[in-house]
Amino acid sequence: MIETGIPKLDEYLKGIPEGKSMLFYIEPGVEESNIGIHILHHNLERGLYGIYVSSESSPKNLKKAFNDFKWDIDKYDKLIIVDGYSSLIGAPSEGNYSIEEPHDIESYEDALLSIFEEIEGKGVIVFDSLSNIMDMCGERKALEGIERINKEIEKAGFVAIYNFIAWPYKESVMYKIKRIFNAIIEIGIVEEKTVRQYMHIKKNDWGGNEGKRLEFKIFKPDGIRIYIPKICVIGPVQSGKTTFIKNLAKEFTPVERLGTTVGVEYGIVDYKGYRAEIFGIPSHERFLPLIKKFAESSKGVILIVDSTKPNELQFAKKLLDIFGDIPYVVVANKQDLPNALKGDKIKDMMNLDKDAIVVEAVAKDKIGIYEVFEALVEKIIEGGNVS
Ligand SMILES: Nc1nc2c(ncn2[C@@H]2O[C@H](COP(=O)(O)OP(=O)(O)OP(=O)(O)O)[C@@H](O)[C@H]2O)c(=O)[nH]1
Ligand SMILES: [Mg+2]
Repeated sequence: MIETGIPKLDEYLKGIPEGKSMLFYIEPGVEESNIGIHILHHNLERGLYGIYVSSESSPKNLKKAFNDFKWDIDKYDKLIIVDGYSSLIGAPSEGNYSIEEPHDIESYEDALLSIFEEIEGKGVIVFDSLSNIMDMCGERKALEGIERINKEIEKAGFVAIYNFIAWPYKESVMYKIKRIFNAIIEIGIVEEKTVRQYMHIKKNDWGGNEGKRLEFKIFKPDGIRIYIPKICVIGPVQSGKTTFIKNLAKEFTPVERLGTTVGVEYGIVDYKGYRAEIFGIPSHERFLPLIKKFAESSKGVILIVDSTKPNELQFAKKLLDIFGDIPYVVVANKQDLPNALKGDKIKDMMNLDKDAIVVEAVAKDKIGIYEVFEALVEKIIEGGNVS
């Protein structure tokens, strides 16, 4: 099984079985969306072969892209670069293999066949730009060749990944493209204040889950992350909001005076392929207007309560209600203290929905906090997939 290395996407796809081809169908104008190189790198790291067919730009750019993510390109002896670019501009080849006739799709086939003859093992082949190959070889000829190439790749037990910029091609060309790949993932831009991209599984003939959608961002040097622009952390005074955020986040900006938070604090959480920006909002009565403002643009909310203070639960519920219908998780914090109420009890007392998630936690010891994050992210993603 080949993995994309994006955990949630792998879960949806159920991995990529050997022999399959997958197309990233990229909306024109989406920058830096060469997801192929992330898949290439992930599988090289796993000790598999990674063949990179460069036709859009010089193989030097692959090195540069690796550098951007602090990956050492010279480290992988199973990386094979097929240079379909240099001969176009009359430059000496930089790859392990070169395409002599970039205007002839058979030249690509020949190169791949000779690679398959020489190596033994499994891996992934990434084409940096199918659209470019189509422009050079002619759309019809190119696609016929790609069908043959996919068959060879299938025989060799590799997985083929194509980046494709979806320029306005003729409908018959688009039709063919939709037919000849086993899976198609559309990449586009989310039109909101926080710029990010989405991937949308349009076709998957082995694992289903068509229609699933994930929002992501590419960070340098960290890589691809399923991305959630805004999660709020609220809760009565001294319930443990700051402690929770500080212990969960990889970066944190405190705004404290004498042990209490006096402004909006901010943290970045990076966990299991997810990244979220977290905003801790002080929750005294006088901050309610501020909470209302944040509530409008939040993707999810974490409500922290001190489990030893039942008399604060009504106020906590009131805070939560400001957020309306968005995904939330309640943290029953300070479970280490005597008399801490259990999660179920808190759920009852707050009169929460049956399917509400209440996680028992000890924020100061990092107990339960990742569970809270994962549960909320899961709700946000699945919620976004219903609409
Ligand atoms: N026993 C126990 N104490 C905790 C836990 N989490 C936080 N605390 C303590 O509770 C107090 C308040 O924690 P904070 O994280 O500052 O709470 P806060 O909600 O940010 O407080 P404000 O910003 O003033 O509203 C601190 O003394 C923490 O050390 C926990 O899980 N168990
Ligand atoms: Mg605080």
